[in-house]
Amino acid sequence: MKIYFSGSIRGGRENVEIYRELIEYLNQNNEVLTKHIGDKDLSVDGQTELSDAEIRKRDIDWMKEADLVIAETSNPSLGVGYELAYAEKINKPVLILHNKRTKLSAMINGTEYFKDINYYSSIEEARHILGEKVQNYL
Ligand code: 6K6
Repeated sequence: MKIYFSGSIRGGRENVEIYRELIEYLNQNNEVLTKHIGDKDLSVDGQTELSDAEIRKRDIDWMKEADLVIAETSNPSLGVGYELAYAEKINKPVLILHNKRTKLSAMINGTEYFKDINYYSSIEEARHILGEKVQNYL
């Protein structure tokens, strides 16, 4: 399965190690199109060859190509919120992972389209949730 993994970049990189581990796990049996989300060295200060418009276009094209969007929402991010709304707009299946320590935005939790919202408290639990659920989207 092709997976579009969504996680905070300019919203803050505190959870990058979680993104990295989840992407590595998912990539064992799937193709994660957005592996850079788990890259600790990804520069967030705008030092890229691509313009923001090119980044957006590339990401939207990847999302259209993906079978499933998986969003890690624990760290608030405008980009992740935008991607979730875009996934809803194009009817792309969405699985959300959210750490129990923080409360999920009402705009996401209150959207009927986002039925598969999963709360976790450890990386092992998050991996277990993915192991159980991702295959249901095949
Ligand atoms: C590095 C430095 C500046 O820009 C970069 C590369 N940026 C991005 N590359 C790829 N995807 C991006 C980039 N910035 C945002 N995104 C998309 O939005 C990702 O798919 C993330 O899921 C989401 C993160 O949004 P912000 O608002 O936290 O940046």
